[in-house]
Amino acid sequence: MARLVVISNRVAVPKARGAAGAQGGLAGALNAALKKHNGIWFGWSGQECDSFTGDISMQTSDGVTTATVDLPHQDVEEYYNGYANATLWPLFHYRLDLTEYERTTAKGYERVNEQFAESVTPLIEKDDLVWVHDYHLMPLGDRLRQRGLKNRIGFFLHIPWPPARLFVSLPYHERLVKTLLSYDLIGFQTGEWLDSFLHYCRKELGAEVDEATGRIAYEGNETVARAYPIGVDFDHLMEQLDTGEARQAAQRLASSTRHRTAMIGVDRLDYSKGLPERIDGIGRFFDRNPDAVRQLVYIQIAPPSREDVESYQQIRTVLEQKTGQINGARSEVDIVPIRYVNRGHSLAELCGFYRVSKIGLVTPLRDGMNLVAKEYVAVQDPDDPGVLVLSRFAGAAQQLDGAVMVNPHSPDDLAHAIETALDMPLSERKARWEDMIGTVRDDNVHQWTERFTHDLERVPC
Ligand code: ADQ
Repeated sequence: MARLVVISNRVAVPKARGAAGAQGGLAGALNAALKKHNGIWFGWSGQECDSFTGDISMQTSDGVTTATVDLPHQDVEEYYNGYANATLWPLFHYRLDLTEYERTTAKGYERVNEQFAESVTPLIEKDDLVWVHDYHLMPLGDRLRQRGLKNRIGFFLHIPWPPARLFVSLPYHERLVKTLLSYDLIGFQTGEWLDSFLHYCRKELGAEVDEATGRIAYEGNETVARAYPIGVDFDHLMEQLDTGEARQAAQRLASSTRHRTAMIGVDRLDYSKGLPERIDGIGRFFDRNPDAVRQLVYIQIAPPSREDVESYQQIRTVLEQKTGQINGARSEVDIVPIRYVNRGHSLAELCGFYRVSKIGLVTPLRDGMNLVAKEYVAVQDPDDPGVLVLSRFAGAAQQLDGAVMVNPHSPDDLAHAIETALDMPLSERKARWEDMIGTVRDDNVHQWTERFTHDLERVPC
């Protein structure tokens, strides 16, 4: 079996999840794959240094070797906060209004990809499989090829691929896609993002594209692009659900909500997650059902993220204002309709919260997949499952047919979905949940890593 080298912006060794929980399930799965393939995980340490030295810090624990480099402050500003999170992230989530187009940050992005390639090349052996992750590192494969690497190199994009009409607003968009075509295999979360990519390649680059196989031929080079929907670590979630910590969290929430139905949202504080729009929908629900403050309580768990990027500071303020307005108008001495918790929780605690919440609200404006939707479904009580209310714009909506689908931009649609969920009879809740649980259990994150690495070992190159 070929050795596996995973390369991503950050390296995540699995541990108890706090604010950095966003990579939890993925970290676990990649670590399992790395262990099996006796592999290495390379990326940024998260630490800043004075100037880039390329010094690699190696650590081996539990069969997995991590190799990390520090980055200078300027690189973090330009590559990470700048081009990755203020240009590519908003653009790929269809937010042209938030997308910044700066030459300096674009240069920083190129520079860090170059530095990553320079640092990781000596660690890669002849027959290694190389798997690069996400929008931070799109040009990396090309930079590795420039250094003579003939290995099989795959790339997986965790976020959406935008329609060509939006993507062409990026200066040098062709250059970025051409670098992607240096990979042997490119993975997307869903067929929709895959189609957008193939459409771009055909229309803008004039590449020869075979829709049936995902094969793209361009300037004498061949690449395969396919959809690999990511899943949760189902067995790990079941273990977490069975802990004292999860039971305690469930009990704590249940006893504090008592005669009211708990409805939960768990999201990084990110504008793509549709949080202000969600609070507007909840406000509309209470406008339409003023007595429901005695029937329903909404718990929003949202730890801050990317606080160095301005649009992320704004979303926090907006959310606090909107929550405050509804609570100000609707609270009674013993009742607050929205509980807003601005911090992370362990996975075990989240499992406990999901389990006692009879409605799960997952309403991103755009999302590559969304693992919270799958986590919520995974830990429901089969005899009394809750209802998932899911945005039609999340990648997960293409798999989770049993959810109540909503348009997250419409407060009335959201309010109506909450009413539907609250009134749903047990038989329908069970039928909908049974429709989803097989996919969530079987199309899990281990199966995802297996499928990708299996295909990477076999694609023609
Ligand atoms: P994210 O945008 O981070 O991931 P998501 O898929 O929802 O979004 O994953 C979030 C993870 O973080 C979940 O496992 C969740 O449990 C955890 N999390 C969220 N809020 C938390 C909190 N308050 N405390 C602790 N943990 C919390 C990107 C893409 C997604 C894609 C994933 C994986 O944007 O579309 O599904 O990668 O590919």
